[in-house]
Amino acid sequence: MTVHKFKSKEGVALLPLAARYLPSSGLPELFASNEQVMAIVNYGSELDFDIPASLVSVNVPLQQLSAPTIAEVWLSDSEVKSATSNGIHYSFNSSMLFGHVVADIPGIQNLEQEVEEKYQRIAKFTKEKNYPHIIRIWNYVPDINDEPDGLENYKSFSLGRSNAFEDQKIDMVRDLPAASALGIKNGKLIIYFIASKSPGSQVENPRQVNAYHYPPKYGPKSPSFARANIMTTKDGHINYISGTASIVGHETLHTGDIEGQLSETITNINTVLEMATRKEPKKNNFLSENDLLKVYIRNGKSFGLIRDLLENETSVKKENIMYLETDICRNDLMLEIEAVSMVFKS
Ligand code: 3EB
Repeated sequence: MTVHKFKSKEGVALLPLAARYLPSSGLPELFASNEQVMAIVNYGSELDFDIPASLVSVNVPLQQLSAPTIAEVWLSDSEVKSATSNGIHYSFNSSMLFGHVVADIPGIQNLEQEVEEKYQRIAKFTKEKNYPHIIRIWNYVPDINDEPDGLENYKSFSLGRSNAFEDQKIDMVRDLPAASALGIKNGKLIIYFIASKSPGSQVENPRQVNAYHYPPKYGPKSPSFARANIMTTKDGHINYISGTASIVGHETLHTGDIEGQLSETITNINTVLEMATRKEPKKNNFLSENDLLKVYIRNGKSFGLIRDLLENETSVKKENIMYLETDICRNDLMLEIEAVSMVFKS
């Protein structure tokens, strides 16, 4: 592993914040390098070496289905500082901030209130620090498909998030983050996010009802997220594509059919990229080899099939695809895919 690989091919500047997947075993070499690391996100079991205490790191205990395991690394083009404030671990450079918060919710009591409180805290924090635009947020929701007291945990999550965003006057049309919301066990709510001093550009998918307009059958309040959010800088742009699934209009399609769900999901991602292209015309409409994908699979047994189909249908490099086993926010969804698509100006 050579450190200059973290730069774009031409050796031009990185974006203010860019993501890479690295073999987990390569992290010590990264720590010993001069790279400015904003954060490390480790999916799976804990690493068998220490992450330097000065770095912000997130541990998401979802099993990776392919080997060797990879880590999601967030790199900065300039000096990074880090601190903790009111339970939020964060790092930042002059334009972007990465934050992380975990709540223990034993017995998953009062999930809606916990989520609302965390989202209020995050929104207030990002405003106070003057990185007021939440661009991208990842949510790992405890026992996401369970229904204590008749309301599915995902719907309680959605309700808490929506209440906080309304209270914080986040504009649903212009300033919603791209998001993912997946299941996790052990009564933990894990959230990490990227915030920015300047606004991103919210993207929706014309094949799908905007999530914030979903009808009430998906929960007392609609999910507040954008299909994608683009950050444009002088060095290029980064397009954060939300968790995307086999949904057209607002309905799940291809129930019970992995192949159908995968191809509908890819069509949705390509549509989101096409819509994004209108805002940033330098990028083509399809996923390209340096984009990063995270594929969430409900039943690990379907991993081989999904990997083979996906490798045929996209040109994304194998080492840029992470596969995780977890529950997904609707019981009938068998898979969900999120992406980070970066374009470096040369
Ligand atoms: C969907 O399109 C599938 O509630 O934050 C995907 C990404 C989904 C994010 C969220 C939900 C969320 O509705 C589910």
